[in-house]
Amino acid sequence: MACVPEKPEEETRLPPGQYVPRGQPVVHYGRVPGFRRETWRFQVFGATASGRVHDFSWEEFSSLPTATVVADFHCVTKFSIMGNEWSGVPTSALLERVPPAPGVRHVMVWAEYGYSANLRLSDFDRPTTLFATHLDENRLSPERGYPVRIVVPHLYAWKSVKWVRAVEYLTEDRRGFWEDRGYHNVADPWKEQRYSYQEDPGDGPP
Ligand SMILES: Nc1nc2c(c(=O)[nH]1)N[C@H]1C(S)=C(S)[C@@H](COP(=O)(O)O)O[C@H]1N2
Ligand SMILES: [Mo]
Repeated sequence: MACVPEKPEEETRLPPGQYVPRGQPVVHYGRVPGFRRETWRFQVFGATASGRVHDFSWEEFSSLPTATVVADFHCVTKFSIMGNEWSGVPTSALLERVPPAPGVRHVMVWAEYGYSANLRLSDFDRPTTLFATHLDENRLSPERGYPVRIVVPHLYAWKSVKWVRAVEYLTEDRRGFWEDRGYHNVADPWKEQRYSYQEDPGDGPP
């Protein structure tokens, strides 16, 4: 029987146009923020079910349930970092603790210094989306998002906001930092949704 060689696993795991670089690049816009445990807050605001803002201290946030996800990470500049083991608070735990109002379909994830990325609730709510505090069993380094970043491994990595400080529940979609600067509102790397000119009707806010 003929043996058909399979593609190396890494190749089949790579979305179109991506490559695996040497090392693990660090990418962000602006400076790496500091972290002060006493004053740090994580806010959930916007269209919460209760109508109130929910404010977590670091202790409160750290006591939420945790989970681990192994996933690849795809930057729109075309490098991919394969097989990262992220652990932290799954978004399901946050949604359970601070339920959104019934009309919520989108969220905005906010970082230090005003960086932001919008997500459809269906992408935020994926079992593989989490607020990571650890990478490969070590606490996140400052430049990778310490103390907490969101990881949305099935979308381009600009959606994986580092140094998260707030989540805003939205009843209408709004573009985040890069989405407002020419990048695709949805950002699925398997469909190569890189730029906003590729958007179909319904992919973005009207
Ligand atoms: N707060 C913040 N988060 C951010 C960014 C940023 O500029 N600021 N850059 C994004 C981009 S474009 C990428 S590719 C990833 C890079 O994550 P890494 O530095 O851990 O590789 O972080 C994302 N998260
Ligand atoms: Mo990126």
